[in-house]
Amino acid sequence: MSAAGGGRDWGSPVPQRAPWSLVAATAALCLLSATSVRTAAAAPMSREEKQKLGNQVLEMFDHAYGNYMEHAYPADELMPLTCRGRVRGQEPSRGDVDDALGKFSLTLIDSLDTLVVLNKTKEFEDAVRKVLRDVNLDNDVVVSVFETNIRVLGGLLGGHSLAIMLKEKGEYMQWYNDELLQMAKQLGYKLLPAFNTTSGLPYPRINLKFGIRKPEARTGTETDTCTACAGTLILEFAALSRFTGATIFEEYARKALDFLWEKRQRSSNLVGVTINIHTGDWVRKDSGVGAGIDSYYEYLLKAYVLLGDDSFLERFNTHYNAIMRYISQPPLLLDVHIHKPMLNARTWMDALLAFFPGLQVLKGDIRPAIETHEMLYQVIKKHNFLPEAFTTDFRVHWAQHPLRPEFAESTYFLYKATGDPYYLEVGKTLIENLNKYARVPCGFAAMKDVRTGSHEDRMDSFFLAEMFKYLYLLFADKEDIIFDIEDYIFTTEAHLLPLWLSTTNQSISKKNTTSEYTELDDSNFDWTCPNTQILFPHDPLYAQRIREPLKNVVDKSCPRGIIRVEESFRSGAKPPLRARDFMATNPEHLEILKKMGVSLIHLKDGRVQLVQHAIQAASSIDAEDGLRFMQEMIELSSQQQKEQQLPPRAVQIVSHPFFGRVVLTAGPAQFGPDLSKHKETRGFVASSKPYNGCSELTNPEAVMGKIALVQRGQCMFAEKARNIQNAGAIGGIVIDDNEGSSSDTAPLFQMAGDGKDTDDIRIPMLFLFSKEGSIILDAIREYEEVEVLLSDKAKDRDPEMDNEEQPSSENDSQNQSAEQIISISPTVDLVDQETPEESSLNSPPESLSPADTEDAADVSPPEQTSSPTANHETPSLDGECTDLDNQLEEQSETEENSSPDVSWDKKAQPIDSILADWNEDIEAFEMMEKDEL
Ligand code: DMJ
Repeated sequence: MSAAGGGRDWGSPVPQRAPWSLVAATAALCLLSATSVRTAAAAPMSREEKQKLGNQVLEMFDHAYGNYMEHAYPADELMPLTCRGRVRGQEPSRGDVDDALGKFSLTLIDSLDTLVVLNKTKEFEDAVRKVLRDVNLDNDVVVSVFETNIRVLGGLLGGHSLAIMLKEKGEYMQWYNDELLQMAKQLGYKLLPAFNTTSGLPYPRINLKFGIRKPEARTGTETDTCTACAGTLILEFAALSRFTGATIFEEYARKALDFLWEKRQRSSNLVGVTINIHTGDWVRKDSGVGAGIDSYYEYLLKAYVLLGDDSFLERFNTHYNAIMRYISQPPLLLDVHIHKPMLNARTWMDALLAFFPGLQVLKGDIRPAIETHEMLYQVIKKHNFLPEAFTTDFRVHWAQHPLRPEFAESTYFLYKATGDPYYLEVGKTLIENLNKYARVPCGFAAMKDVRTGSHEDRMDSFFLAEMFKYLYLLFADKEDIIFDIEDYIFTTEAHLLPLWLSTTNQSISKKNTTSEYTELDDSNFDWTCPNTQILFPHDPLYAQRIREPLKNVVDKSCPRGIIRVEESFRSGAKPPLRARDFMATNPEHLEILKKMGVSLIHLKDGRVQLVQHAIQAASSIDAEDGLRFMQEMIELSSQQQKEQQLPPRAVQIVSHPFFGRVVLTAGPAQFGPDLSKHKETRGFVASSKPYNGCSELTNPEAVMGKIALVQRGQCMFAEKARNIQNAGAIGGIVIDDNEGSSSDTAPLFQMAGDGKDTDDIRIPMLFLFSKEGSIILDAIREYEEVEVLLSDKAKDRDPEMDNEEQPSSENDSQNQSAEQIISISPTVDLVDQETPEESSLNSPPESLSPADTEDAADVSPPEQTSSPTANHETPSLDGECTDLDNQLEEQSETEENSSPDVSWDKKAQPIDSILADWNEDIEAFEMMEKDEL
C-alpha cells in the first residue's frame, strides 16, 4: 500500500481500476522509440555514495535543528544571521508572512515527523515532551488559518501518526497516550469559527484566543481568501475527524471544497487565485498551478488517495484536463485567465509551482512531469536556487528564495517513479548548493537575491518539515527508514498521515455533504494506478529521452520549437504561436502572423516592426490570437528591458570573521570595468578624505591600493571615481547619504556617468544603500582591516577559512563567528518582506529626488523611441538561437499606451467586443503585476 512513495500500488482503500495512465505512458514510449533519440543513461549511484549523501542530509538537519533548538526555541523560527529566535511583535513586521507565527514553537512542531523519518527517534521523543510541556495554543495572536492548518495541525497529526506507530513497535514512546492528538483537536476547534461564513469558505485569519469578529479578535473583516487557503484543509481535518471520531472537521473541510468546485469557471473548468468568501465571486481571475492555488489541486488528488472518495478524483481529473489544456505549455506552466484560458495572464512563473511535477507523478502523468522538472532544474543550475519568480525566458523576475522544498519534493517523486539515477545527481546538486550558498554558522539562511548570493535573516519552518525529509528519502533505501513510508501520504507540508485512516470512522464523512456524485460513471474517470515497478525498469532511458530535447532550454530556447512540434503532432491541433517562440526567420511563423493580421515591416535601420490590423486577420479567432500575441510581445519586451537595465552586484566581506558570509546587494555603475566579465576586485577598504570624494583626496596614502569608500552626494558619481582613482584606489564603494535607506525597501539603480566620455575610469565602482554601507563602516570600526570582494555574484567562502569552519554541530568557532557578526550590525534590518517589485530589481528605476539630482541621471528610464500610431514593435529575441539581427532592440511604446492602440476597424461588432474584453484584460494585467505572490 502506498502513496507517499510516488504512486506504487495504492492498495485496498483505493478502488483498483484499469491502469489507463500505464497505457498512455506506454504509447508515448513507443512513439519516442520511433524517433530514435540517441541518448545515454545516467550512471548508477553506488550504495556507498547514496549513504554518504544521506549522512550529509542528516548532518545538515542537525545543523538547522540544533541551532533552532539552541538559539531560538521556544520561538517560532530561527533567525540564522543574527542567531536568535523570531518572536512575533518583537521584530519589524514582515506583513502576511508573519501570519504563520502564532507563538506556538512552530519550527519544533513542524519538525516532529521529520525526526522520525531521519531515524532520530530519541530526539523525537524529547521533542514531543517539549511540545506537550511548552506549547500554548491559546495565544492572543492573529494567525493564518491555512498556515496553522498545514504546519501546526499537520505537524501535530504527523507527530501523532508516528508516535502511535513507534509505540506499537514497542521500543519508544511507550508512555504516549494520544496527547498530541488532544492538542490537535484543541487546535481544530480553535480554527472552526473561521468557517462561519455563508459560503463555508474559511476566513483567512483567526485569533487563536478570541476567534473571529469580536473586537478583541482583530480579524473577521476580510472578504477574500486564496483558493489554496480555502481548499487545503481536507487532509488534516479529515484525519482529525477520523482519528478522534469528531465528524465536524471533515464536514467543514468538505463543505469548503464543495463550494470551490461549484464556483469553478464552467467553460474552462479552472479556478481563480482569490475568491470572495461571502459572495463566492472570483476576485482574481487568473489561474495557474503555483501561488494561491497549488495545494487545492494537490488536496483533491490526495483526498482521493487518503479517503477513497471518488468525487475528489473526478474533480481532480476535470481540473487536471483543464490545466493540461491551457496552463501546461511544456515545459512551462503559465497562468491564464479563467474566462479566456487561451490568454496568458503572465509572462513569468513562480517557484511554488515546482511541486507540480511531483503531483503529476502521483497522477501517473510522468512525461510532462519530467519536462517541467528538467526546465526547473536548468533554472536552478543557472541561479543555484529557484528564484521566487522567473520569466518565460528563464530570467529572474523576483530574486528571493526562502529555501523552498517544492523542487526537492518533485525530484524525490520522479526518482521513485523512474528509478533514474539522474534524479539522485539532481539531489546531490541541491545539497551542494544549500551548503555552499545558504549555510551560515547558525543554520541555513534564505537567499535574499539568488543573483548576488545575499542572505535574509530567516529560516522558515517548512525547510525542516519538508526539505530534509525529501532529500533524506531520496537517498534512503527501504532499510534506512524505521517504518514503511509507503503506508503514509504526504500532506502539502510533508507531514505523514497513515493510509489506514481511509477505513476508519469512514461512515461519518459522507453525511451532510453536498457532493453531487453519488452514482459514478467510470468512463469519465482517468483511473490512475501507476505501477512504477512494471513501467520503467523496462526502459531505463525513458526519462532521459524526454529530457534530452530540453537539455538547453534555459540557455538557448531553441529546442522548445521541437517540443511544440511534437506536442501538436500528438494532439493533432496546432497550438497558437506564442511570442516567446516567435522567430522572424521561420516561414511557418510568418504565415501564422499573416493569418493573425500581423504584418512584419523591415525598417531601414535593420530593425523589424510588427503591426496588427485585426480586420486583416483570417477570422475573429485569429484576430484574438493576434491580440494576445502582440500583448505577449509587449510584455516580453518590457520585461527584457527592465531586467537588462539593472543587474545587481555584490559586495562580499571576505576578511575575518566574515569569511565571505556577509554579502551586500549593490548597484552597478555605467562606467568602469564590467564586474560580470570576471573582473572582480578584491581589496581592503579605506574611507576617503573628504568623505564625499568630490575633490582631490587629502589621504592618498590611506586609499592607495585599496577600495575607497565615498559618500553619495555633492558631485557626480564619475567625479568621485576619478578622484579616488587618481589617489591610487583600485575600486570604490559609494555609500548612500540618506540615512536608513536599504535595498530591502528601495529599488537599486545604476550610477550613470557624467554625460562625457568615461573611458578614463578604469576602477570598478559599486553603490550601497545606507544600511548596507553601515555594515562595512561598523566592520571597520570593529576590526580595522576589512577586506571586500566587488563582483557580480557572491563567490565561495575563502577556502583557507573553510578548513576552520567545516560544518560540525559541535564546532564552537562557528557560533563565535556568528556572534561577532551580530555585534557589528545590531541595527541592520534583514527581515523585511519584499514585494516583487522591490526585490526583483526589474522595475523601472525611480527618479531621483530633487536633492539628489546633482548625482546625475543615474536612474533615467531607457530611451523609448516614439512610434507611428497603431504599431507595436517587437523586442529583440534570443539572437543566439534565432539569428534575429534584424529584430528590434527596443519597444516603441510605454506599457500604458501600448495596449489596445492597434489599427482596429472599430465599427465591426465582433472586434468591438474583443476590444472591450481586451481593456478588461489590461486592467487585470495591471492588477496582477501589483499583487504579491
Ligand atoms: C509550504 O509551507 C507548503 O508546501 C505549502 O503548501 C506551500 N509552500 C510552502 C513551502 O514553500
